Amino acid sequence: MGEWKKGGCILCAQNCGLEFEVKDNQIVKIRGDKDNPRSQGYCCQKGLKLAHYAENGDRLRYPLKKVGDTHQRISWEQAIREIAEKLLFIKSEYGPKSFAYIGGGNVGGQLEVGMGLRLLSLLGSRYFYSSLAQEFSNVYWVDGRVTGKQSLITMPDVENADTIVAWGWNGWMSHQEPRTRILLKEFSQNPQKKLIVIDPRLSETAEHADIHLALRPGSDTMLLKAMIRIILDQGWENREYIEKHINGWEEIAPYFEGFDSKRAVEEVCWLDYEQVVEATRIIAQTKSCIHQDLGIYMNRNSTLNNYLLHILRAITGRFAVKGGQIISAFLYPMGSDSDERNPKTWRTVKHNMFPVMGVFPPTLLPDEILNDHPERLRAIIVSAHNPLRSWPDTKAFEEAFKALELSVCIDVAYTETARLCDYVLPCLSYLESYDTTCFNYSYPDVYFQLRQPVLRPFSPEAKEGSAIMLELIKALGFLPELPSELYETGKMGITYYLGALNNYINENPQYLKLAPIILGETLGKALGSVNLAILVGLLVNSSKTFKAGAVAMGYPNDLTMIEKMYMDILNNPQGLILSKFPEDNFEMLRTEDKKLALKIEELLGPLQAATIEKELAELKMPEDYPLILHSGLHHETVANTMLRNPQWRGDRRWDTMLMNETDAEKLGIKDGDRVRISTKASSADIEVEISPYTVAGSVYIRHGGGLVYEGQQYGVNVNELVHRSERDEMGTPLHRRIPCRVEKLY
Ligand SMILES: Nc1nc2c(c(=O)[nH]1)N[C@H]1C(S)=C(S)[C@@H](COP(=O)(O)OP(=O)(O)OC[C@H]3O[C@@H](n4cnc5c(=O)[nH]c(N)nc54)[C@H](O)[C@@H]3O)O[C@H]1N2
Ligand SMILES: Nc1nc2c(c(=O)[nH]1)N[C@H]1C(S)=C(S)[C@@H](COP(=O)(O)OP(=O)(O)OC[C@H]3O[C@@H](n4cnc5c(=O)[nH]c(N)nc54)[C@H](O)[C@@H]3O)O[C@H]1N2
Ligand code: SF4
Ligand SMILES: [Mo]
Repeated sequence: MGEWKKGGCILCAQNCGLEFEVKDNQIVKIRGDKDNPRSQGYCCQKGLKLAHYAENGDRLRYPLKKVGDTHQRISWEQAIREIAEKLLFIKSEYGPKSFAYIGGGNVGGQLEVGMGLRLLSLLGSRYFYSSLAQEFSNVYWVDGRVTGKQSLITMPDVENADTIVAWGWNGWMSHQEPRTRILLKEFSQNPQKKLIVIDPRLSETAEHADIHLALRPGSDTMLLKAMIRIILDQGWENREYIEKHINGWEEIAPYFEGFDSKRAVEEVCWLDYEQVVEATRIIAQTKSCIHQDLGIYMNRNSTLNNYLLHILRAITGRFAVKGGQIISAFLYPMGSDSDERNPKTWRTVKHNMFPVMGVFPPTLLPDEILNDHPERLRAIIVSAHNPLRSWPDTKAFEEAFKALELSVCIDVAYTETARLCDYVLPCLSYLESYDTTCFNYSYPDVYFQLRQPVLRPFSPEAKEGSAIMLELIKALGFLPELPSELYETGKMGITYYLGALNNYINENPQYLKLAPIILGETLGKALGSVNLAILVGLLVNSSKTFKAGAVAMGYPNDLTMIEKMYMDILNNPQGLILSKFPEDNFEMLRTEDKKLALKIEELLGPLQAATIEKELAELKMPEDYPLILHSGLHHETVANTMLRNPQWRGDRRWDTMLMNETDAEKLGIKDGDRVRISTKASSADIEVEISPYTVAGSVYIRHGGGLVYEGQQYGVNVNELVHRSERDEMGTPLHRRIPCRVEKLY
């Protein structure tokens, strides 16, 4: 028998609480943790496979440096010194715009980002890239306009809803809500509750639906406009709510005048009008919430569709109310508000692109490196990301990484990205370190789990990602010599330490900006973890609302609150509630009058232009690429690129392309045949799986394939098939609509 330890899953943003049985520093068993207040014992089969993450043939053991075509082992001292020297050289030769930091995309842990962003800003750069900006930019941008701040995350309150609309979301496979399968089953079985699925194909979620609107792929704008028109025609809008909580509706309403909802539904969306009216009625007249996901985010018209979704919610009174779309409470915001209307907001050198939530879009990165502008990107530190498999246009990324003057990869594994980098630095895995994520959205309670190490380090040389960043900051000479008192007081307790840090900053106000780094260095040493020191920093910097809620829950209303909360966090490894935000969710709004700002000037043009004629023309597929490639199903045999050993999937089929029987028949293809799929970017040979979970006209390749494990590639890397130009105005890749052609191989 081993020892049972509490921790959590790091394979999707649900971060379910898990218990690990550990023997001789190896995971022998995993089960859902019933004590976790959020997941309550729930976990899926992926979480049970985490031993493959902890230990596998690709784990990194020590720092590596590229010499010629191979990587050679070097010491930490050499790695940090050489990287720092190169960074300083590049900065002096080409200026701060040469640097980018890629971090914080992985759904396992984010404490490192605190230090990564400091390093970037000390170098003088703001070029922060992350996977966040290849799925959420459109929605965060719209959220920012409607709520007054991009960093206010809005999300469906499924727990308190009577109707869930799964719009381009396949929760049965991807989760994305706490205890998703239990939730979906309950909605499909309880006659008082309704599950409406809006998805072109029969998804595994649609199998449980009360109503499945299998719309024509990409026709969501027309369906949304039609639903809003139907609501207005039927008088189903919530006038009292509109009057009280919305600004700008009178100016938007005319944009829906005269819209032929019946024609749009039938001719464009290929749906039954009566069924759409019934679904619309349920959305308008029950406690409904809408969970939209990648089917909307990574698809055409994403910004406009996210806007229309908010209009739909707002006029039916389902925004900022229980069981509707709510603005999440938080200990720390997920990102910074980056309003591109402010001329000080940085843009990229080549594409003149702005960030959303402080993050620049990955699709542009190759072009921002491969150009001859004197201030082009020349040095990149990438952590907790695998752009060579996760981001579109692998060939362009290969070329771009090779063109860099300095590339550093911080990872637990020898990934496809690591293979290309000048330096590869091994970090502790999320099962060997303290970490947390900011995805556990809730309201009004602030739920929080600090995952504690359940395993000893795989390699004695591995370090926390944040500690590596700190080493670099020190080697670059950004940290002054610090008094021994700051190192000593940390050992005497957090309150004592914070007093000493306060005194030090008061006496040396020039170092105020360095406070988080000083904290990481000195308290980090005392606590034996930079991540723990960053957590203390987050508690200190939490908002007034957060602190007031904590006081209402019984925490002391002074500096000792931090130590008390910190100890509670450590003593509750299963997760806990830290604070309670005000019941009234409208209080979260950052618009001046605390109303929803529904009129988005920049989107009025696109809203007007989205006509039936225009959509009919644009939805036609080109003759040379008549099919739609859904590049990247988040299927149960995928865990982004986190599980590298292909054995984790057992004998399930995963490396196939799903195809509809009708298309297969037309092309003379049988299940198991090999085909060539070609796109604008490239072509690949793959085995066909005829599947009921498809719609004619679309083919589907799972996300996360093509990993090179122990030197051998397994499966097709779908990102080779996506050209970086297949993106929208926010730089979001159109992974749900890549034009393609399929030919049988003989
Ligand atoms: N098992 C597993 N779960 C995961 C992950 C994983 O790798 N594996 N990754 C996690 C991550 S990072 C994310 S972001 C989530 C993603 O979670 P999801 O967004 O649920 O994942 P997808 O598989 O992209 O599902 C999108 C759905 O949109 C539908 N769709 C396609 N085109 C259209 C369209 O034109 N209109 C509409 N309305 N729908 C359309 C598709 O048919 C599909 O069912 O999954 C998370 N969970
Ligand atoms: N074509 C296509 N591409 C897609 C998608 C799609 O649908 N279609 N989905 C996209 C989506 S939604 C997402 S979110 C991205 C996800 O893609 P990424 O952002 O790349 O994230 P992951 O694949 O989860 O993990 C990235 C890296 O983190 C490393 N890692 C694991 N543990 C640690 C750790 O403790 N510290 C550090 N520093 N690194 C660690 C892993 O080894 C891995 O190399 O993929 C995207 N890519
Ligand atoms: S993969 Fe997601 S749903 Fe499954 S156990 Fe992990 S966190 Fe939970
Ligand atoms: Mo994602």
